[in-house]
Amino acid sequence: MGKMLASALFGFVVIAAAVPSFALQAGGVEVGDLETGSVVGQRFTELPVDAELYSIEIGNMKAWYPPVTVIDFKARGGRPLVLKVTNNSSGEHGFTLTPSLVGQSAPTELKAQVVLKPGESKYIGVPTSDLFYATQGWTLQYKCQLHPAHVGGTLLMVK
Ligand SMILES: [Cu+2]
Repeated sequence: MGKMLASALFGFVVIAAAVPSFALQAGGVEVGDLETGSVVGQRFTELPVDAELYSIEIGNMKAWYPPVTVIDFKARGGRPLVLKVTNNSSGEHGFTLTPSLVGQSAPTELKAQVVLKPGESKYIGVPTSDLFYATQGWTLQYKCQLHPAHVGGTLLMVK
């Protein structure tokens, strides 16, 4: 795989923890840490973060904040999309990013999923080719896969 080769060339190792969930993700989608993670051969440390999302608790309500995230592709060019997701609450929470049109046939299934401990941050890298190929519309949704009542949000791509 070109991605593995690129990783070897840059002299770092894909973390073992990412391997079990790899089959659930589209080819180029990566979840990792800032220091060690990469997407299509580009280290997270060398890429701007497009959006930061936080899992918060207000009283009994759990939510991913902000509820709407807008990414303007006219302004950002073709570099991979990078999201930073942080759990700012006291319990464990999940983050799942998928196209909004679930169930419609697409060439690839774009999916990124991670579980965050309290206070933990992870970086999610999505090649723009995956975004444009796997999403028929221009929205993706993010939610917590651990708690059905945990309010999610929408990522809107402006082209
Ligand atoms: Cu949750």
